[in-house]
Amino acid sequence: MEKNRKYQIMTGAVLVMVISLATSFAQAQNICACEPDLYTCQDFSRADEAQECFSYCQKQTGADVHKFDLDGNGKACDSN
Ligand SMILES: [Ca+2]
Repeated sequence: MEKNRKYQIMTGAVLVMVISLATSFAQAQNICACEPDLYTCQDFSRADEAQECFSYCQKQTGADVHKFDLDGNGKACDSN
């Protein structure tokens, strides 16, 4: 009985680890959608979120799909 309980706790802990790993992997892989003009700077509450999305979509599509960096200095939402 005691052994069985320990096994259940271990299994539960491993399961939680796997789920949280999978979740963080999914988030890292999909920072934001890169369909053109889906967002404006106002859609992001933090400046670094817009920057992350800008860098991510730049990498995915090779373009500033959301027009976050109109002045082309590499910084998203700094002047527009
Ligand atoms: Ca800029």
